[in-house]
Amino acid sequence: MTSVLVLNGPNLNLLGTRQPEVYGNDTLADVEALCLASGARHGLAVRCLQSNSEGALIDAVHGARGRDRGIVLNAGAYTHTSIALMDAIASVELPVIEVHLSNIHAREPFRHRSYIAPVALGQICGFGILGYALALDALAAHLNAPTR
Ligand code: CA2
Repeated sequence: MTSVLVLNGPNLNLLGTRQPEVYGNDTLADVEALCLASGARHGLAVRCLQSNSEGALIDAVHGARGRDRGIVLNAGAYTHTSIALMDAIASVELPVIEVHLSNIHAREPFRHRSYIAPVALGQICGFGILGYALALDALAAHLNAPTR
């Protein structure tokens, strides 16, 4: 079965424990269950990983090469800072769909910049955990009929 990686970055392990007005009440376990179910509908085996460490996220992107056909990535705050993660994504040449629970463009100016966006197939933000399901829909569609 085709495998894809859902990769979550720093502090997303705390989802559902605070700031529900920004990030909702769902936990990371809820996100991962949604991703497994969404992937299954498309015949995709979904691997879920989360790390608070930039290096571990880079290792996970490298590890996806030759194993997964694409990545759904919420890089958390590393989105706005990590050239290293951007370089890792560019180097593996896999389709990456960037996801954010919140609408980063409607928040503080420092969240408007994404180092992931230029190397991603596309970005989905502002729809809470539904964004992960939308990203898997988009990734499945892309894998069936690549547009670029
Ligand atoms: O909206 C998103 O998904 C973000 O990637 C979340 C990051 C933030 O730094 C980005 O700008 C946008 C923060 C993740 C922290 O998540 C928590 C959620 C609830 C409780 C504690 C942390």
